[in-house]
Amino acid sequence: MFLRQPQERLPLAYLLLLSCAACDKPATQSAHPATAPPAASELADSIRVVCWNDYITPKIAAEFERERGVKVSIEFINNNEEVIERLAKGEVWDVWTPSDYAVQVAAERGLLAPLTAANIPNARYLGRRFQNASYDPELKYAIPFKWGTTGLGYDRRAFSSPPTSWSVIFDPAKRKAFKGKISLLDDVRETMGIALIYLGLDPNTTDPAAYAKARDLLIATKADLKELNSETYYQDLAAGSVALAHGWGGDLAQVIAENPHLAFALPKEGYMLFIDNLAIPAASTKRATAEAFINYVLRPEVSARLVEESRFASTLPAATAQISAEIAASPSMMLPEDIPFHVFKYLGAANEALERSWQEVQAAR
Ligand code: SPD
Repeated sequence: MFLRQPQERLPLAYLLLLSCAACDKPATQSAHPATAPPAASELADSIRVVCWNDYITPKIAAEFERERGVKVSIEFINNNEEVIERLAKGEVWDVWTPSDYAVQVAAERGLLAPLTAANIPNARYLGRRFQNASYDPELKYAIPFKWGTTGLGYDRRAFSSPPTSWSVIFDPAKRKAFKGKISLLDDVRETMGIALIYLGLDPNTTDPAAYAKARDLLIATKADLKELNSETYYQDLAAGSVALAHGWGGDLAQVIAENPHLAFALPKEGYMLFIDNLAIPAASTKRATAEAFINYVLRPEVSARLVEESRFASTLPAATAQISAEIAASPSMMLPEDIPFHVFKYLGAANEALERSWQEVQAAR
């Protein structure tokens, strides 16, 4: 199972195994059997969902409301750590979309509710490779929902050839041409992660000396950036105020589809592959309703529509089979055969040191 490996080189065909209905049939034995979801009388009137931008659209929420009589309010927060901190302080949401490592962080802190498999029968549609992710091997707390890659969006007009290395950001001579027009994600794991990868270090290292090196590199780079931004960076790229954006494939694919002068690249040193999940915070008092909603967005036809709108890939082969050829060809759905990828892991006690180094980057001028 690829999620257990820290770093791998896999052929493009492997991506097709991740996403193709014909070659990645759901397992016949699933922890989530096909039983009836809760009856309407057992459902709450409303739920609060916190998710990554565009992961759940208002239209899908409204359709669920019409079908099950449950009002869904959605808040977009593009940061795992912010949601974890707010949950720890007592904020109550009913559904959240934590990334891979964040599932384990939140579960270790007692912030996630165990899922009732019988209420989420559509989890049986999960591709095999998403059924025993290392951060939650038994789908106890989270159901994989979307996956994608983190790379570079760029404006072709500013480049004589596509960027192939993180050096375009971290080598002062190379970034000079884009000074003031570079955006990096405002995200501790992602941005410390690319600095570590560029330095030839493991993005999942627990060594504080490695964090210090990544911090120093990012601080030295910061003066030439336009922004640390996880919210609007892809719109900034489309608008032209950014020429080079470190970002998530689906976000970038949305603007690339509308702007032929934009493109996406995965640097040769390696990139992150993420899996974002559906989970229920422990403080939710509406768990059966949250599970009914999770079950709804795991319907292959609903999941396919969400892929069409967000361009983040589905974990359900039966959904991938329904998306248009144009969307399936989005750069956000591709894993190049010759570039290594990493998946973020839980860092345990080392996470505090990583956070401290990152805060120094954020505070630097
Ligand atoms: N629009 C935001 C999409 C977020 C994609 N996943 C984030 C992964 C963080 N490691």
